[in-house]
Amino acid sequence: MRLPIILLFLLAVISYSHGKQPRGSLNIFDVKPTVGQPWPKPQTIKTTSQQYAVHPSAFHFMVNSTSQSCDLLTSAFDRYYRIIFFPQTYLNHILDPELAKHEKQIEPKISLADLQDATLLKRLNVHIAQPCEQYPSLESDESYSLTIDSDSAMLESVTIWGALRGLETFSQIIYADDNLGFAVNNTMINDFPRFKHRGILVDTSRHFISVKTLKMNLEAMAESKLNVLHFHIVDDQSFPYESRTFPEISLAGAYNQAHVYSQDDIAGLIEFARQRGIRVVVEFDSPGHTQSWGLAIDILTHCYSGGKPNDEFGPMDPSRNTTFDFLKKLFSEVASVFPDHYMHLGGDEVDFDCWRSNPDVQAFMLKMGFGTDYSLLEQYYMQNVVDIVGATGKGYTVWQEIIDNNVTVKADTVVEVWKDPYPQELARVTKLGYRTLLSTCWYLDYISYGSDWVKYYMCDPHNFNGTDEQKKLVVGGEACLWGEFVDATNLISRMWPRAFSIAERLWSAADVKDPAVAKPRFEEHRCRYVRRGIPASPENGPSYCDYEYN
Ligand code: CP6
Repeated sequence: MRLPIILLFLLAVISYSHGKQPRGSLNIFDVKPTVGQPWPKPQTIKTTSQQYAVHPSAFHFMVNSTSQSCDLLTSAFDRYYRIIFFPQTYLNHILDPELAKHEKQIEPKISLADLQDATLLKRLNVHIAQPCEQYPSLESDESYSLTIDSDSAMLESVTIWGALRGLETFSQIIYADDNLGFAVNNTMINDFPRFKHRGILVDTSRHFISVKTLKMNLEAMAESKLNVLHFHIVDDQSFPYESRTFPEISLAGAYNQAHVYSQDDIAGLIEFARQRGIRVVVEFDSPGHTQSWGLAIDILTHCYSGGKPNDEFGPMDPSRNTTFDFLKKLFSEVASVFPDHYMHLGGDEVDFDCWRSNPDVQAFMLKMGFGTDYSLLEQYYMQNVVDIVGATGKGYTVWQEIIDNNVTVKADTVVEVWKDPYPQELARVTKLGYRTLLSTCWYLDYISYGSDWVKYYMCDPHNFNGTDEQKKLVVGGEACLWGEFVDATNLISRMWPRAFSIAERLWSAADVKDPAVAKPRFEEHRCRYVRRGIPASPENGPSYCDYEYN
């Protein structure tokens, strides 16, 4: 007779310890933390209350015997084993292997012997249908399914990239449990991204960002399933790219020689990104934003006042063939250094004043029949650049100005929209048949008092009037963290957790859009980053994590 009452009591205790309330009865926290819920939210996820214990000495990743394997998969197994069982030392291990040699292994709180009565999850079998590709691409299939319903779980995907996404999800649904140590619930997930291009722009020209910080940021991207690093490597202020063909540019154009990415640094970054299924799309922005390029090589327009050169320089000089000879050599090098099919060619914010002032440019305008319409000169320049890069076999991304100024570009060009009003621009660009990316509403360098993530979360790249065909041309978007006020001291904490919003908007279903519903999961994900050694900042006011950053 008493049994049901005791059972009820037990149930209440279990469910209480599960949905742990924040300390105290004061209602100052309006978020209840969740446990084991992934970010971004999978397309479909079904769970039951059945729990499995997961223990570091009784769990293995396995490649299914009929499946393909490769170095990408086995190294991901090593990483995710650490992320799941030793999150607090994981990042050090990755970023600073020397330091990691002296690291103390944290003893699991619960020993295997304590788990005698528990149901253990003993392995995750991974089955990948296709042979591993070397590099991810815009066309990669990142879908996967994850089934946890016996002591042997199953992760299935078409490609290695889908398997990497599935491993991340698997690591997130495992949670710390007072009785079981680590636990996971019976779960069925079917998942795939809503958009194929989910990017982050990092600007390394306004401030140099160390390779270590860039790697930490790539790791943070992988943990939210973001898959493109838009590497805005050079700009007016500095040229930190060590060119094999033109080493003199970074010798003159970098802030100093410690603030340069060597060819080895770049190769290391590309490999680190590849391991995580992240593409590196490099941007060499021109004809504007190129002041630092011109310090060593005479390619910029000489500006005139009062009939003489005034020692100032403008955009690239399209009136001289030497400009394009230079670009041919530089871009053919860059095309071989960065394996991604796409290169970002910039083309934004070209100031015509210096062009207007220069007599040689004026003469060239006459010769070409451009009259006084300098946007025709801009078109001429970009057309040449696009042909030069097209000849290397690469595709290209450009800022929206190129299309606004009627430059004809290859059909597979991706146009990045960064200006308001973005719905009109998305409609315009897709009506012309171009693929497009949205970044207007995701300028993370703007900071306000309070939570910025909510407005980022509300922005949707399908928020424009257009046909289904037009909507299909939207390949994704990018969070832009321009570098004027960002260096290695604050890049990570400004990017994270604010970029979570973009990650979920671009991965999850369109109807996953209520910030109030997302908030507890957002908080859990923020604490997950902190636990894994990434200093993501507190975005939602007063709160705490079970493990704080140190
Ligand atoms: N640098 C480059 C920038 C910006 C752009 N291109 C920029 C412009 C306006 C704002 C933020 C950034 N700093 N090369 C425009 C794409 Cl608000």
